[in-house]
Amino acid sequence: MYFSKLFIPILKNNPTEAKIKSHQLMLRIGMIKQASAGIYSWLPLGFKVMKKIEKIVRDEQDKVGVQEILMPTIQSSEIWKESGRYEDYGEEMLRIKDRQEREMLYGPTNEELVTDIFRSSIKSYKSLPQLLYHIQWKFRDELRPRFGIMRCREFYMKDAYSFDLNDDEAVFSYNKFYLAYLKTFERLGLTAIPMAADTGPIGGNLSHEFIILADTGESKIYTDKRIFEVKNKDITLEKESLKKLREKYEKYYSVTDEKFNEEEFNKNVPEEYRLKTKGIEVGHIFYFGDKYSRPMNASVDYKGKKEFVKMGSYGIGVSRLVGAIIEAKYDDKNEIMKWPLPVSPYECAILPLISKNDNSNLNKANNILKVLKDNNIDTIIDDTEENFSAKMKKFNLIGIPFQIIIGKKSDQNLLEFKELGEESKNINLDKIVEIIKSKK
Ligand code: P5A
Repeated sequence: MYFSKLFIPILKNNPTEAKIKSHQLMLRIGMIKQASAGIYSWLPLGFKVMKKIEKIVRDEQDKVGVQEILMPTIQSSEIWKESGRYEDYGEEMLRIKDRQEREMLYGPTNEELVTDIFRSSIKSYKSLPQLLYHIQWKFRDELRPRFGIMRCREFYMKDAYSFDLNDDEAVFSYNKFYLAYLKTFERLGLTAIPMAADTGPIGGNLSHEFIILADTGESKIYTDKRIFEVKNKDITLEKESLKKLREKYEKYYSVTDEKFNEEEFNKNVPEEYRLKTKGIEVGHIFYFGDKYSRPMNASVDYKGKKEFVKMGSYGIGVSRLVGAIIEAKYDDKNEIMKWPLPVSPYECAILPLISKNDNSNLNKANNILKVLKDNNIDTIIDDTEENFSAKMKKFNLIGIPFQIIIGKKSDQNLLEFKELGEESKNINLDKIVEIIKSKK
């Protein structure tokens, strides 16, 4: 891919309206463009990162056996009236009337719609559990949208829903998502900690937020530092194994603001391990039993008896994650953003020195591109006639983790190769491929 042909509108300076690093960088390197307050267009660079995140999120849902569907963004108010949330949801819900004066809304979440889908087809307990997810835009008319795509009005969410016969089975489903979430965030290069949380307008009495530490985060958290050492290796999808996983985490006090109790914190956490800090909520899971199934009459037949199904819901802020990754990975000291390889807009940039009447370096770059492509390395060539320092500055700003520099003296056998933030070295192309692949 040639830089000159791409739509990457880089700004000369940091935009003054942006208060936090992720918002600044996303505007500066042309990942997003504000359309109106709290509503953004995703430009190629930003969209590419979001799609890479989405793929990992999807993959980990599929691995624990969740089935993908796609529900619409526009919903009818009828089902929300059935559940009783139409009034409760308040001003955050964007309400619309169609030409027949029917009350519609832009979905802020999908508990009602998925319950309606479930109840229309599933009648027997033998079809349980049912685990369904979709990845779809949501709209919440937030009072104070801020920090760019971190707290916006229109955002992209992965939301999943579970249906089970009883509490025990429902908690088993809950724990599957708990594991899937840990694995998802790990693959994104993040350490996200599950913290006991409040349930707000979704409801229920069991809930965890998955939080990554960041000074710019909006969630206050109170935790035991030892929780960062918990490992989730060797956990299987068996009920007992998943239960043990939660116990491993829940051994350590770890809560969000609403659940905080100073006395308990001091009693449970030795002083040297106490941590009061801020974080970004990247995921949130809920168990709410029959909160929706009872009023909406979603039940199954269990040996001649009618049982309201027990439900949970599970969200990941896919679009928020783009900003959250920047907040977590930006190196303030060296002022460098180095994208984690799995979600980097490009994995490698080839920077050939090009002059008007000499195409030889561009030809070399094309040959290298072919090899990297054959090895599935997502690569961009800077085919502009800018000088080296301008090219490097640009790709350092974008945060592409690997760069190959082709200058006057470069030959095909020994190339100048640089990992962002480190010294460059001269090595051959095979070695470069090997290094990048080993870090994937
Ligand atoms: C769980 C899935 C729910 O909506 N219903 C379906 C439940 N949970 S939640 O916590 O309200 O949202 C899930 C995740 O979505 C992200 N998020 C946002 N991202 C950007 N801007 C917003 N205004 C916003 N609101 C929520 C968060 O990552 C949250 O964890």
